[in-house]
Amino acid sequence: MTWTWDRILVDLVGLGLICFIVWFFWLVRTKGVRAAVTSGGYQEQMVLVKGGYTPDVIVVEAGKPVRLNFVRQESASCSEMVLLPAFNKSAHLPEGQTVPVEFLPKDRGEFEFACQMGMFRGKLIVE
Ligand SMILES: [Cu+2]
Repeated sequence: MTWTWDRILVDLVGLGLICFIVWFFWLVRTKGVRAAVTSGGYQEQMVLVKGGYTPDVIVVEAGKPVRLNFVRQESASCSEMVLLPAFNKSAHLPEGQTVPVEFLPKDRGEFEFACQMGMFRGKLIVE
């Protein structure tokens, strides 16, 4: 293989792009999605359940009620339950239905939610 300047340039641009994508998605994943406050005063977030939770990091404020609307779009039994042990909540998620899970986060911190086997995991960041 012969190296020419335009080939090296293409490689560098490609490498830069990969670095940017990794950095971008890493940053988005770390920051998470902030739940929107709806008219009822709830901090609401839709969570898609399909091969995992999307989004899997949700940011909320302490002291305000939260409503997570889980929508399961798969039939794998793995995800039929979602557990939020920190808030003593769990819910059965029938396929294709929107299941609201409501709770009041009192303390700041990071709290996990997961399927009953702990294979799918998500995180709630309370600020
Ligand atoms: Cu599971």
